[in-house]
Amino acid sequence: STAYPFSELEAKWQAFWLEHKTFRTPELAELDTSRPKAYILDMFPYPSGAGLHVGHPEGYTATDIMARLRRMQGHNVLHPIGWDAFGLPAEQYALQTGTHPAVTTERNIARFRQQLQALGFSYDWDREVCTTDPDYYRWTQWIFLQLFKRGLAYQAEVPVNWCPALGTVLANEEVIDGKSERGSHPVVRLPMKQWMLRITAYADRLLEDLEGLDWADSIKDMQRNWIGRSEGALIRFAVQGGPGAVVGGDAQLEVFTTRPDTLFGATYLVVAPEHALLGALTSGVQRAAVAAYVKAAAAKSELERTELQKKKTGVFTGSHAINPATGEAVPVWVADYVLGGYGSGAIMAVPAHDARDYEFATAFDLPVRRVVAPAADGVGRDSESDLPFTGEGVAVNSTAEAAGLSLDGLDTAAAAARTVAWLAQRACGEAKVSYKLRDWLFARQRYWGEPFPIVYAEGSDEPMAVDEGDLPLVLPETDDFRPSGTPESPLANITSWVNITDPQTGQRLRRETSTMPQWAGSCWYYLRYLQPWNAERLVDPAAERYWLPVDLYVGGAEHAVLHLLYARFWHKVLFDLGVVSTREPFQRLVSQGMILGEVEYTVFQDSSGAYVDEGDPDATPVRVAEADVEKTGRGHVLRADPGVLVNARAHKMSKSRGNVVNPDDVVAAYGADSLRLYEMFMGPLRDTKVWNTRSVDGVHRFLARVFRMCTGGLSDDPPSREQLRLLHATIKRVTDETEALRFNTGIAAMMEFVNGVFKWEGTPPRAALEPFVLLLAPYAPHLAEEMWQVLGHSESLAYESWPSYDEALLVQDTVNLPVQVNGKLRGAVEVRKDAEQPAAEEAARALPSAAKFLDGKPVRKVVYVPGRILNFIVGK
Ligand code: ANZ
Repeated sequence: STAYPFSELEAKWQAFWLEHKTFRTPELAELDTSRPKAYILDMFPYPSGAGLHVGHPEGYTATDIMARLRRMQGHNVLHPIGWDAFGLPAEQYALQTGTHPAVTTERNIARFRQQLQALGFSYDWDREVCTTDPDYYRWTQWIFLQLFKRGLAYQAEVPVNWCPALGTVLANEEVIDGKSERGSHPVVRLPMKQWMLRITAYADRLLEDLEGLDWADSIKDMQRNWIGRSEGALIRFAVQGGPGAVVGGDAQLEVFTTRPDTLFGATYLVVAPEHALLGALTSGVQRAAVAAYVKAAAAKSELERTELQKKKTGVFTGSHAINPATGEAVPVWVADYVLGGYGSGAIMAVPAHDARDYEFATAFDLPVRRVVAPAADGVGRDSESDLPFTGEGVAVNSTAEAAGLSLDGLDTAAAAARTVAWLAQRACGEAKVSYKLRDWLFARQRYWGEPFPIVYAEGSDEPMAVDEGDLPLVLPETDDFRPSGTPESPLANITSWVNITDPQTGQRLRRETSTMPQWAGSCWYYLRYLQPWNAERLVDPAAERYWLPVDLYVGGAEHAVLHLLYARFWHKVLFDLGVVSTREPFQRLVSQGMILGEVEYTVFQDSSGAYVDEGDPDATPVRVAEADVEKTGRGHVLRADPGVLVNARAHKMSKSRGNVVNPDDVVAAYGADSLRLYEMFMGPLRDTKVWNTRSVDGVHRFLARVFRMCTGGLSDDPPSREQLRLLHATIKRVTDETEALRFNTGIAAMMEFVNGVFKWEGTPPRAALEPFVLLLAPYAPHLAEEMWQVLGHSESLAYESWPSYDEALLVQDTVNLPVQVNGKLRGAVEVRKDAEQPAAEEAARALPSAAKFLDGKPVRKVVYVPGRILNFIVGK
């Protein structure tokens, strides 16, 4: 039978680990700090009502393997877990059911905790943190106060999504195509004073410090693109108002450009529809057209506005601007491909060298003037055939003698530098760095979040910090967490909480009623794990110096930008405050790939039931079972009707698709070790993978074989040389592959070992299996602990030394020696690498496929190259 008693032994070891606190990390004072440390961190889960999904155990198994490996290698390991529990879903659930978010959250956490423990993760459960716990968010509020006191938190008018029908403000994810997700009511954008965090002040450091991090380049690039640093210049153009424009005589229009070297090619200017000067620039005759244009632009998203290939739209304002180099008056247009929120919200358009400007100029018949030639073409060529030319090259047509500026012949960088210096001299411009990164909108009009420790004096809008000594400012208990009916947070309903009297001064005060976004608590949780019980400070400095940075952080790629950027930002602020000693929180980051649902097989039929192409207008998809499908060279086909092609596709797991795999079911049917092993065996950690329950059965059978291998009787004989070779080769492979996070190939090596053992003659020696059980322990810890006991040990193996291997034993000392007769290959024999000729010859003569050609013939000569070839030269 392939069965092994997984439920029983898994429950036994889970209880053992909890009872003995096997994975408790001692306080710093009790640690032998001469050992290396490993801080191995998971992205903590949001405890949703649905429980764990199979994506959680993917990353959590990977980090658990590393934590267990490092313990066995003698590291001090910190491997904690907690809950990111503020946020929208709990609040939405509360609105639907009337259950308080605190109740839902507690229930969900209890379920998650139980599920994680049932998977055997080696967390230190004494260090659990929860973002909704006042002892935790006290420090979230404390960090906010430090930001506020340093001018890094400020208030600004920012639009919120106000839904009059629902009487609430909605989060962006609750708004779909301008309608509320619930009920599909119209949503309007309403300006409201809101909290912002000045992350832009840290843009350069967030960019520079990426260099030293051991993160995938793709994720670093996503962060770089998000920050979007561009070096260029601001250039000021004098404005010449058209008839009826009310722009002042000394008015200037400032543009941001990354290509100041193309100044001579600027044949028109464009301002964004949001530009502050647009109204003043607009001439009388153009006023109606411009107003209509601005209104239409407001309805489009940024993406729609800036996409290439989109038909360019715009309207002439009626005014002109003077190019400071040429003195030429160029028209000023308004167009929505220029964004109000970037650079200065206005551009100099250089159609010869910018693709969007080129499209625009072509559409509106504006002049195109080449001012850069490809360097290889030499100077002075002026063909229009290859425009727009957006690369770097050599400046042409760029001399204004009167102005004392000539760029001709200079390469792009030199021309840009010359232009900026010339502009600066005349106070017409200067070098400027722009960022795509915007300050962080840090307020939500919601109940279930951290309250801001901010009050206002009666009749004043001036925010004042709550005393640090009065933290935590506890979220008020209420059953009335419904929307307030105004664009304010539901907290505004709780007037006894909002309106207070300062006990010292008797002053009447009003509390801030918005709450912090869900990102807040996850910005710094990795610090709280170091001492979650510390009531005096956010983190103990000595503990921080020892444990940080995090050595391995694993989580979903969906957090590659925002969470990681926000956490890095707060960490740098804490660094500046002297709260942490490290510039970066997460030294090594790995993003796990998504797990898709089982492959779905579909054929297409028309109304008469005949099989048709997917593209047929009459095609209806019909699901077919995997068993009815066959894979061929042409793709998947129906087994019963191989002429019919079957569409095979995996989809993201979703409730609506009905393809969600529940880890609880897998654990019940196959055990936690099987689930862990399967998720690691599916493929490389970073790759997207497709779920397949039949393959879970495969790894389950492997574990059952391990169980039988260890329980089927062992000998105390020393292992043979060949047995040792297999063992040591396995130790080396599993060690190397695990270190490199190539868990799938580490598992393959263990499978090969077990296959090898089952081919051994006689009872396997105990000394060859013991190290193997240790190798298996990080991957399938329950079974490994049990087998360790079967092998005669009475202690947990969690802190046993990781097996080492002997290089000398790895060398394979036999070879497959090719045997020829008269130069023709007749087979091969296994001999020692350094076998003497007589021994090799004897083995070769015994080879039946060679012997029949030697039979009865005189051997004239034997050519033998040890390890390479043995050739019999025979006569007729
Ligand atoms: C003249 C020019 C000539 C430009 C040329 C490019 C090529 P990044 O790299 O994204 O920073 N730009 C500036 N502000 C803009 C805004 N608010 N909305 C849309 N486009 C804007 O790109 C900066 C370039 O994008 C700037 O350099 C400007 O066009 C445009 F051969 O100025 B350039």
